[in-house]
Amino acid sequence: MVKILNYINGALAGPSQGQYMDNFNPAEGKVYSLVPDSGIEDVANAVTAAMEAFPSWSVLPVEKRSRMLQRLADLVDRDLDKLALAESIDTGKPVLLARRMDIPRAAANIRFFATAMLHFSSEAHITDSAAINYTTRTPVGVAGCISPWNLPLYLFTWKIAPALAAGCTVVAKPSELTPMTAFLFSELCIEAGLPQGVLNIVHGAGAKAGQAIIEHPDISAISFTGGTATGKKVALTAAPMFKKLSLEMGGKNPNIIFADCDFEKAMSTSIQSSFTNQGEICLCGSRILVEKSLFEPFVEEFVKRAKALKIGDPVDEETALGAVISAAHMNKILSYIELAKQEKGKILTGGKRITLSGRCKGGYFVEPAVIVGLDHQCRTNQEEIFGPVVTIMPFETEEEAIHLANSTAYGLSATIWTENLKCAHRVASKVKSGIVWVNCWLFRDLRTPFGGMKQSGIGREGGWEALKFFTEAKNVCVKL
Ligand code: TXE
Repeated sequence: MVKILNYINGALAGPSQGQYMDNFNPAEGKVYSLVPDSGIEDVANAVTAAMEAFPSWSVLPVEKRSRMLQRLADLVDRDLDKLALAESIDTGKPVLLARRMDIPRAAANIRFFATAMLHFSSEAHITDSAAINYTTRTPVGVAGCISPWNLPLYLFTWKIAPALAAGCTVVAKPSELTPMTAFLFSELCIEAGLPQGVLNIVHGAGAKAGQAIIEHPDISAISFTGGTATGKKVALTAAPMFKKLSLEMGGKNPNIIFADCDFEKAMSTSIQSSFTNQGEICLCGSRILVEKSLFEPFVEEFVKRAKALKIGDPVDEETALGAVISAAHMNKILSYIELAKQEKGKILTGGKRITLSGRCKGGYFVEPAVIVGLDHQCRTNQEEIFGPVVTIMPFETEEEAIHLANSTAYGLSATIWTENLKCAHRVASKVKSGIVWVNCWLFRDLRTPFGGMKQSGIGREGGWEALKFFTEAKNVCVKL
């Protein structure tokens, strides 16, 4: 039984109280490793290490920080297969998905910010002939980075890379449900020769180790990704302490399909945006809005393709859907299927737990579900399910599509399918989402601002946004 260790001050160590939690393999429904149940003392040790490392790391020439991060990215590339398999075992996702998306993107995150930092400039303002103003952007200090279970190494590196590139030192906590790849990453940090204390990884429960990170007075900035409910708790602790705060939270994203769309592209991509990663991506289009004249043929073809998706052993390269993250999350998803029935929805396919044979017979597998006939204001259409479940609703006019799209408390992403680009630009300007894709989904340029509005988040990640978040701006005005 692998015992995962914390990475504090450049060394791997068990939790100070010696307590561990079970870590499950969702495809088998069995405990396969142990994760530290770290507490305040472990977090305090990590913050002390980060504080001690900050003076030298923050003044290290950017070129040297960049080279260190690029060495880490190269090691992630080198261990692609090992990390992808570990990610698949830890999350239940198909290994092919981890190999094609999660791990390559983790390396890309690190490489992107390692190079972006070389070009991160600030500005100067000349005030007539009276004064020159120059702005400095210096690293905030020790940053707290808290990441979720759905894209573990992908979202972990999406936070720590800009923080480290900007010259911050970091205390990071991955989700206790998916600690493995962060643990393997800490071994790569040791191999790469990352100076001790620059990055510290404390494993543990959100309400214990996570809360200890949020409330530690020497952590100046918090970057969080996870559920909206948890984001509220994080903000309640961090805001009164005047910490910089970045919250990436839930979504209930509209996927708007006009009758003049490229049907095959819209159809094939909508299957992806509905069920990739078992629907456990905050950017999934879980509410599909289809123009009335296209509704019947779309639903018929979509159901056919959803049924054809192979649900199976995540290590099988034919598998399209693996296991969802936990028994609790599986039961949450199944409870929403029951709710949809109570709300007069019609389940056209899926929505049941399926029991596979062989090693996966105890795994947490849910058939992709397609639901029609629901009102847009019902709970099934308002609350984030975060599983392989979509609802499909018709609309008659562009205005109605926009109204339906904006009818939830969330505002993370939206997708629009139309060949009429005037319509696309009009609708894009009116949907209340931080991210809008037109005739594509999850097409990512890491320079773009990433994040949501309303209850989907505060702040933006990506590009200069991330580097500005992890730095403090100061304006110096010199009288001429
Ligand atoms: O998130 P949690 P989980 C959403 C989605 C999903 C929900 C739950 O709605 O259903 O989050 O996923 C730590 N103080 N998204 O369980 O519980 C926790 O240990 C400090 C959307 O991953 O919010 C974990 O490391 N930290 C999201 C992290 O917060 C705390 C992607 C997230 O945990 C804490 C994933 C506390 N009090 C899930 N409580 C997106 N927008 O990408 C928990 N944590």
